[in-house]
Amino acid sequence: MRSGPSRDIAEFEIDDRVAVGQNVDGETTLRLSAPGAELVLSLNGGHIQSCRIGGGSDDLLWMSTERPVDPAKPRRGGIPVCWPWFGAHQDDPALPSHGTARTSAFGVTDTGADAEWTWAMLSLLDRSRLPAAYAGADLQLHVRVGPRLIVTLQTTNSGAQTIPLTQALHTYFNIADIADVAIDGLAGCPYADALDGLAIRSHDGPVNFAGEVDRIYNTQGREITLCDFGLSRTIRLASKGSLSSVVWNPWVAKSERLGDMGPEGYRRMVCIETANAGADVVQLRPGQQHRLTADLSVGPLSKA
Ligand code: TA6
Repeated sequence: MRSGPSRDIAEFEIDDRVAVGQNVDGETTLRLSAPGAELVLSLNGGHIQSCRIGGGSDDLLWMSTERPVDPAKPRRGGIPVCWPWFGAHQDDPALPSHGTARTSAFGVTDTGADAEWTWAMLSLLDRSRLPAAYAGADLQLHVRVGPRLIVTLQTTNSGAQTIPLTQALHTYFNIADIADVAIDGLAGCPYADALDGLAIRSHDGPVNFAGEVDRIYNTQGREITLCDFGLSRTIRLASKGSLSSVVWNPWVAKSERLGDMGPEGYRRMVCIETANAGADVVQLRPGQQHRLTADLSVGPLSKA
């Protein structure tokens, strides 16, 4: 276990369990390894960029092969941290979409490993672009990898004003083909349709894809299952501290507008985001703490 302030990130390395490296974009990374599992995260944005669990050979996460068109955005994919607001800022559209954390420097505060798990704790270092309303907001990112992947965003309000917090772990799941997946657990759950002025709708049965989908479901902590028939696996997504889940695939036209999805990239990814988004605003009072947790596991396709 390594903890406490450290000048040199190498002090957080642990044998074959925690290693410092660099990614293709020249960012400093931490590689966490555990029996049957491995994860890579970038200190730029606390951005988890790759993860394998359950002894599987297929990455849990999709990452674009292209650099972002807008250098102010992270390379698309993995688990971007959307904080301290989700989507466009409600008062100032000039502020970065999905907040400032995903393009801000994080520092390592602790690492550790036991027989099954390896973990790292990071804190947001660069708070320079946060608007005044968020002056008291501190952010820690806890990542645990082993039999499952457990990611937690912990927000502490150390200021004197209530902070209106929306947030997401904007997870891009790696899939074989968007036309050959089903998302279970959302039947009957009301959602705001971002493609139709946030009209409130619901549906029966699983979510399948035949075009762009961009929905904020009022899930209230329901478990969600992604069935990937092409990769013959089921990904279970449990959550804590999350009132909403966002399901998104850009399909063809939006992918072309985004410009950083790579050829047919939209076919290989689907976002299921553990969030407090849309109307689900957390009013964090002075001294309060909020934790948003995504708990991911992988298994064989459940028999239909
Ligand atoms: O989470 C879905 C969403 O809000 C979509 O509307 C789309 O904008 C996506 O996030 C990606 O946003 P980004 O700013 O990363 O390009």
